[in-house]
Order: sequence, then C-alpha cells, then structure tokens
Amino acid sequence: MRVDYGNFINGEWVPAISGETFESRNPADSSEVIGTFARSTAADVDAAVQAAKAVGRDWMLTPAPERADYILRAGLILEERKEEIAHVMTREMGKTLKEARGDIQEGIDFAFYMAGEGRRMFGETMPSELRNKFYMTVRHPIGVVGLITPWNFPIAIPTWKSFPALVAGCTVVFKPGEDVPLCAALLTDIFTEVGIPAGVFNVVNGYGEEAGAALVDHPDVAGISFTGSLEVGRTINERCGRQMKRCSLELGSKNIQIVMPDADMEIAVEGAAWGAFATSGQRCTATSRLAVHNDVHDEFTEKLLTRVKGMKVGSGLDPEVELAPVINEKQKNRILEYIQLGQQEGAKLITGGNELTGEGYEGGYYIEPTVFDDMTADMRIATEEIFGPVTGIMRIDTIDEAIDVANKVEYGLSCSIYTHDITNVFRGIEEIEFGLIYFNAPTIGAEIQVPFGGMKNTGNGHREAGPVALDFFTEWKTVAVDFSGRLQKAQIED
Ligand code: UN1
Repeated sequence: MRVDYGNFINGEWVPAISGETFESRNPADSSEVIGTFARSTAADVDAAVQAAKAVGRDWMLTPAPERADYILRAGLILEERKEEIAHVMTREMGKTLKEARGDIQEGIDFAFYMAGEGRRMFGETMPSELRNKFYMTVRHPIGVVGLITPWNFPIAIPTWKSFPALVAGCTVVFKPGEDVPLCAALLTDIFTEVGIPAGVFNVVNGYGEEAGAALVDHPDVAGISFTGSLEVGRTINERCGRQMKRCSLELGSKNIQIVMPDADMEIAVEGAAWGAFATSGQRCTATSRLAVHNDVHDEFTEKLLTRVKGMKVGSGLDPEVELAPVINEKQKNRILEYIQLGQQEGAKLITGGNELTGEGYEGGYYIEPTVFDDMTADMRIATEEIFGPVTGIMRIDTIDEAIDVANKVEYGLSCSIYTHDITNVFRGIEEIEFGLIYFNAPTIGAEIQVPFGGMKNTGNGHREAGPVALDFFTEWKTVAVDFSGRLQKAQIED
C-alpha cells in the first residue's frame, strides 16, 4: 500500500506550499515506493513555527502532569500498534523486524518514563543567608524547539526528543529523516489520536538543506536538537551559535570493543557480532573497532569469523535474517568505498567485502558482513565513521595500549571492555573518553533511563534520555521570596 502525507501543521495534514513531493522507498527492494511526502521549504517551516509559537503560552501554562498524560497515552497506543509499526519500519528503512520492535519498545519505555516526569519535574530549595527569605529553582520551557532526526531509529530517536520537549512545556516542529517519513507520520497520528492540542506538535517533511536549514535559521525557534553526522552538526552548531540559539548535538562515533585476555571469549565474540552488525552497523553506537589482546587474538578472530560467516543476509522481514539491507544507494556506495580503502591502507579483509546482488537481492542495498584484521589505529577505516556492516580488529598488549587506542579518535560515544579484572574496569572508568562505557556488554543497546550521549566530537555536552532528559528543553529560574517586610541586603554588613 502506497500512502501520501503532507506536513502536519496546526493539527492538520497539509501539502507543501510549493506542491512539491518526494518519495520514500523500501531499501530491501527499491522498486517499492512506500509513499510520497511533502517536500518542504522555508515557507512551510515558517507556517509550522508560527503554529507552534501561537499555542506556546497556553501549552506552557498547561499543568505538567496534564502534558505528561498525553505522552502516557501515546505510549499505550505505541504498545498496541507495535507490530503494525514494526512492519512499516522494516519496509521503510530495512532493519529486521526484531530490531524494529526493539526501536518501538524504546519509545514505549521512554513514554512511560517521561510520563512520570510530569509529576516530578523537581526543582530545589536552598537556604538564604538572610532571615525570612526563601529560595527555590523552577524549570521554564525554552519555547518552540526544532527536532531534526535521522533514519536509523525512526521511532526511538523522535521520542527521545519530542517526549521530554512536550513534558517540559515546549512546542515542537519536527523534521524527520527523509528516508523515514512514514514512521514519523505514524507517530504523528498517535499524537492526534491522544488529542494533543493543535499547534503543539508539528511536522515538516523534506530535506535537510531545505527544511532542516530553515528550521535552524528561524528566529522564533529557541532550540535545535539534532542527531546526525558531524559534518551537518558542525554547520548547525555554527548557525545556532550566531543566533545565540540552544543546540543539542548527537553526532557520529567510532566505538570500540576491547577484549582483554581474561575475558569470557564466547560472550566477547557474541557481543562483537551483535555490536558490529545489528542494524547493519548503522547505529551511532555500532562496534566499528575491536581491540583484541595479542594472547587471545587468534582465538577471538577465529570464533568471530565462524559467527559472522553464518549470518544470513536478506530482507528484514525474513525471521532468519541477521543482516538486513543498508538504507540507500548513496550509503551503500560509501560503505563499499571504505571497504576498498581499508584494503588499500593495508588492513586484511578476512570476510565479506562485497555487495550482494542476484537472486533474492534484486533492487536492494545488501552488503556482506565485513571484518578486517591487522587494522591499525591511525588508518582511515579505524578513525572515520563508516555506518555500515564493517568492523576491524587491532592488536593490543596492555590495558594502557587499549585505552590509548580507544581514545585516539575524534569521537567518544560508546566503549566496551570485556574483562573480569577490577583494575582494568576502574582504569577504563577513569581514563576512557567515551560517554557510555560498558563492561562485558556490547557497545549498543543503551536503555532509556540512563543518560545517552558522547564526549569530544560526538556532541556538544548535552545528554538525551535518563534523569537529565528535561535539561535541554528547560531553563532554570532561581526564585527568591523575601517575607521579612523590610529591605534586606545580601552580602552587605549593616
Ligand atoms: C543511535 O544509533 O543513534 O544504544 C541510537 C543503542 C540504541 C540507540 C542507538 N539504544 O544502540
């Protein structure tokens, strides 16, 4: 079934002002058109921002538990429709059904978590140095926020951004990834169904350079929350900087799994296979580097090869498939170029490396699970984000060397260390420059009740989800109440 969606502005689906559209296609078979969607420009963005601005005050004054109640009910509907939306997700962006269900489950979990936040929204009280004076802090929503999301988690990431924004009292203009507009439309329909007031949540579809850029530059947008590439994030950061606009960036990474000699080898291999190849390596948490101790290098590599060679590649709808297609032609070519580059740089291709065509793969963007050995820390395949089913093994001899290699990239999202040695654990906690550190667990699979985000060029210091989820969307107001009945002067001796 082919659908047709416009933009969602002030509670209604409307076509782009220009009348232009674009298509979303199935990466497992690109001859299948999922639907057509509004291709927005600055004029559409302006209409959406004006709608969000017009209801901003009323939404801010709506009690937080009431705002959160919409999120709770959205979560309940997501739960009810999990299977149906999972199928749409697999058709629209390729990931396996099992993973599509997981993506939606993250959204459900986060809905229930954020719904509770509506009844907390804690501030603090502090004592005053003066008599009869009271201090407290309260949260204040920043206003209209622009949410720009990628295609790899088409439900989870939009919920990480929109749920806390709405609970905080911000109104939203959402620009979904142009590869997944149908998933975004299904989430939007859920907001309509729970009766969120018109104008509170708006969607503009289209491309980053056209719709996304207009949202970033709009003077009535108080904050931008973006997940995507470093290259785009840098531009957004610059543009927001000039406008004194808040901006939260969740960008690329070059994550690493370290395997020490005392690790449980079976678990380390399973963790690497899952971390590197789930979502076909298209997660910002994907294990794209493996640093394996020399003493266990051969054993680990052999076991990993056996595991990876057994992976079935195919459509995400096939329950046997572990490796689904990558998102589009452009990404496919980029990944294949990196595989070539790795060989030119001197890394040893030990399995995979090819595009899969022919029977069962017609029209799809399939790449074999690919593993390099003899990768060294300064190669481009070891430092640049590939975002595909490619990982590489490096050799290390000590925990010092492992930490050095791990930190030798400009990114810092997710690191995992397989070890039972308490010294390695605490050395890692203290010295690793990554926002997420896992021990004896893969680099992927963060849960929603913990802060998510990275160090260095992975971001700009903000965290999503977890107890800090509201921070980006609110300002702290410090409130002082003097009930002494006279002028009291702080810091001044009488
Ligand atoms: C992403 O790839 O942008 O930790 C998010 C994980 C998932 C989220 C990934 N919960 O792998």
